[in-house]
Amino acid sequence: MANVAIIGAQWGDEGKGKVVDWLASRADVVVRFQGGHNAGHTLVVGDQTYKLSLLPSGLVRGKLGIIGNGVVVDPEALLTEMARLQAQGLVITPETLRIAENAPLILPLHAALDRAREAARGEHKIGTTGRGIGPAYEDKVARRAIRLCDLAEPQTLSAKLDELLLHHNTLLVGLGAEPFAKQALLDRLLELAPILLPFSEPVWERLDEARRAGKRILFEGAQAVMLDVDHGTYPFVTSSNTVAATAASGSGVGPSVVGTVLGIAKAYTTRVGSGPFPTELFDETGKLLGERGHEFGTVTGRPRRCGWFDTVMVRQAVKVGGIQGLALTKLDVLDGLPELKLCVGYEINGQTVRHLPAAMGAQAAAKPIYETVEGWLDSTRGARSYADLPAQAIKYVRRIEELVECPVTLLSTSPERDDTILMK
Ligand code: 2SA
Ligand code: MG
Repeated sequence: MANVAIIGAQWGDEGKGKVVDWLASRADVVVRFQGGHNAGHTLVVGDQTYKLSLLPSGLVRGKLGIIGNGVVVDPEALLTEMARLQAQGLVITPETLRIAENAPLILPLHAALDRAREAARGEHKIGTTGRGIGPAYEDKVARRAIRLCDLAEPQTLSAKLDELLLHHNTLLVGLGAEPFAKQALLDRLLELAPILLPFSEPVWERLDEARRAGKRILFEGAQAVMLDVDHGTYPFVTSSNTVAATAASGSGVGPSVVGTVLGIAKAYTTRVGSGPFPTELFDETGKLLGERGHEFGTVTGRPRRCGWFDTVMVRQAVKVGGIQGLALTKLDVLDGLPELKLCVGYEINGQTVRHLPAAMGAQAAAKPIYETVEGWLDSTRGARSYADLPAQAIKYVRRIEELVECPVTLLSTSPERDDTILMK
């Protein structure tokens, strides 16, 4: 296997954790390159379920895990997650986990601002995870972020905190929230410094070494293309670029190192948070998909909105995300439905379009145009070969391939790693 990047092709929660885990067994290094602890990747290994938010999934398989510079790192969340996974028996040390020295940090003031803003937006809220992701990325782009490496320089840290607090306390107070005191933040960061700095390094050097040594690198994306800050359903998006191109800039390698790009898509669609969702179902079928698919957010526990597979959206995700092969997950959730629908276009203000336009009003007005496909009554759950699939299930997958203009290379038929069918 050459290097592989894995990204979500819908609005997240496509089952990336399982596919990353499946591929991690064939990789040497697993790298997170964007997002933060807003991600929620669930891995089922035997009778153990691991829930990862910030840590690269490869750690579960004993691979070297790298958190790249494109990730926003909440030190408290990191330590809590490490402790939780260590209690489950994983070994996480500076030998198994490396964090980019130039990764920006998420501080408590970021989460406070995230939540205060969402509260102020009221019914127009984005539906963020409330983890401070957006405000942390804003600070990075505004050149005032505290980065991991700053913990080694108390003077720099102190001066940067002054600048940060000047900005944030003004905003927080304006929104009716409590301002933060500098000393407590500084003390805590200096306390965390000796714990975190042993993990810190220029990870680009290590990735370059790995590349030259012929090691296989797996780039683990979080969220999904339709949540990309440029290409997604803006402003109902996350604050990072989630496309495969970010695997390079978010970890410090060139684009050619990224390798093959695999997109993950659910056999239907889900979304958490607000924003347009043309194929959303409000009926019994929507409810059924949610119940059967256990559609609740890993991080926040929020119920996910459910709907039919949208080939227009996934085709767009394939193109802008750079996806060369798709892994289709949770096919078994559709078992027993007599008829399935695939969205093949939108009707927007009387016009038929075959892409999701960028404007908010047009996105909200998009009505799905469906093609009806025959369902299957047999179970596909746990199928491990193509021959185990009902003919209608194969037809459904083939039709998706045609419409999204991308081959389906993997099919996942249960959360178990081995319940995976390699299609090509
Ligand atoms: P944020 O917190 O600023 O990134 O939120 C902005 C939007 O991005 C969405 N978002 C997600 N959508 C699906 N899954 C995500 N991760 C968790 C998971 C979600 C959870 O994998 O289960 O547990 O609720 C994720 N992270 C961000 C978010 O819903 C907003 O629409
Ligand atoms: Mg998730």
